[in-house]
Parts: sequence; structure tokens; C-alpha cells
Amino acid sequence: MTENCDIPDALIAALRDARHVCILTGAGVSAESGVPTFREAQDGLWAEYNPQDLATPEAFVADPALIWRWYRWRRETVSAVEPNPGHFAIALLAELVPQLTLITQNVDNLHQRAGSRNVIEYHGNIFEDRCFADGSLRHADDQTAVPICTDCGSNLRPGVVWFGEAIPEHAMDKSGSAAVDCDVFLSIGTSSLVYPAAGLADLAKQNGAAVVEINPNPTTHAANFDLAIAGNSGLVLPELVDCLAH
Ligand code: BV8
Repeated sequence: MTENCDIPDALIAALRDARHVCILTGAGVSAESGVPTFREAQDGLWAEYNPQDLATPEAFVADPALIWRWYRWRRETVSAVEPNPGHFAIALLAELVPQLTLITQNVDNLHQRAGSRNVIEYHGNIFEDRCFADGSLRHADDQTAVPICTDCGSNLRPGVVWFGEAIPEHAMDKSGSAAVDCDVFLSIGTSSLVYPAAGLADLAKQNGAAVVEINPNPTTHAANFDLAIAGNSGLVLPELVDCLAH
């Protein structure tokens, strides 16, 4: 470790030498903003539900009003919080390296609110509404129990990718290219359980990138990575950016 810097020298050196840095974030990056991670038990009236069961087209077809209540509760939760130092550090890191690709599994828009640009939303965005019939983007949430597409009359749905649904093609292509091309891949705040997102780190590794995980609870993937930093992203990332900048 360099004096006054708790980030491993090897990571700082790799970032200094990197032409292209790719970052994949998960719900853990938003945890310090107060957004419950995807796998944490939800609180209050949603405690009895498993998010993985609700975030599916089948659940929506079965009870669209219930699913809309869940997403409206999540929209309110996310709208009421602020990006945390980890989000801001990632936005700053983009100014310190030649090329940075940010891929997020999060649907909470917090990276954008922290100033990150060209964010690849691998699982969509919770604030978007789409037509359930054809997936087209709509701006018609009339706040009724189940808003209707004004174009075709089918239900509107939140603009996120549910389990069993394909990742948007542009997100898939851009993320895959970045994972193949990058010199350093940072996997931050994700349990690496959801595919195909969790396969991006392996793809980067197979193509010669140095792969680093930042997570207070090292995942099973960490054993295959070059480095695992057991810490909260809201603390580790500002430290990393500070070390890199000086
Ligand atoms: C696909 C949007 C194929 C919705 C999400 C059957 C049929 C089809 C597919 C499958 C199937 N069985 C399995 C699959 C594959 C499936 C999958 O991977 N399932 C898993 C559960 C096994 N994947 C899919 O279905 C994907 N699509 O495969 O399509 C296909 C192809 C062609 C045509 C048709 C189909 C789609 C998956 C997308 C699901 N949507 N979100 C919504 O949000 O409502 S996923 C959801 O999980 C969130 O996006 C979340 O981000 C993501 C991953 O979770 P994490 O982000 O990692 O969050 P988690 O809570 O798990 O972990 C948080 C971590 O943070 C922890 O490790 C914790 O230690 C750490 N942490 C905590 N605090 C901090 C911290 N880290 C740092 N700092 C801190 N302070």
C-alpha cells in the first residue's frame, strides 16, 4: 500500500496503466443510499414477497395491480434517497481514465443522478413505462391502478428487465464489447448471482483484463478474480479515486 492509501498498489498501478476500465455495479452500490439490496428482505408490507417472484412477466400477468403497487413503492423509495459517495466516485473516475464503461444492473437512476454519463442500464430503468404488448417506451402513467397504453390499449409495465426476459440488445452488445476490450474490470456491489450480467467479469478475465471485486461480502466468483476488496463501495471508491488522483 502506498503511504496514506489503503488501496492495493497493484490496483492503482493497473488503473494508471489502463486504456479502458469497465465497471459493473449491482444493488450493493445503492445500499449506502438507503435502497435495500435485491436480496435483502424487503420491509413493511413487501416483507412477505420475494423480489425474484415479483420481477417476472408471469407475476405481472397474474396480478398487474400488485406489481404496479410494488414498483410505485420502489419508485418512491428511490426518489426519496440521494446518490452516495460511491456513485459520485464512479462519476469522478470517468475523468481520471482514458475510457470508462459503466454497466449497471441497478434500475434506480442513481448513477445518472451522480453525474455518470452513457450508463448502460443492463436491467432497464424503474422510472420508464413501456407497453406490455410491444415493449415500446410510453409516457402515459396516469397513476391509475394499472395504466393503459394509449396507443394499443394493453397494459403499461415498468421499463425494467424481468427474470426470464432478454437483456436489451444494445445493452448486451455494448457490455459484451466493453468486457472483451477493457484492461481493468471492476465488479462492485453485486452478488454475481444473476446472469448474463454475472458472466461479464469472466468474459473480461478470459480476454486478459485484471478483474477486481469490491464487496463487503466476497462472492464465490472472487476466487477467480485478481483481487477482492472486502469493503463498502461508499468508502472504498472515494479512497480509490483519491489515491489515483494523487
Ligand atoms: C435471461 C430488474 C434469457 C427488475 C433484475 C429461467 C428462465 C430464463 C432465465 C433464467 C431462468 N433461470 C435462471 C435464469 C437466468 C436468470 C438468472 O440469472 N436467475 C438467477 C436468479 C439464477 N436471468 C434472467 O432471467 C435474465 N434474462 O436470462 O434471459 C433469455 C434470452 C433470450 C430470450 C428470452 C430470455 C434477466 C435477469 C434480470 C432480472 N432483473 N432487475 C427489478 O429490479 O425489479 S435483476 C436484479 O438482481 C437487480 O437488477 C439486481 O441488481 C440484480 C442482481 O442482484 P445484485 O445487484 O447483485 O443485488 P444482490 O442483492 O443480489 O447483491 C447485493 C450485493 O451487494 C451483495 O453481494 C452484498 O454483499 C453487496 N453489498 C451490500 N452492501 C454493499 C455491498 N457492496 C458494496 N458496498 C456496499 N455498501
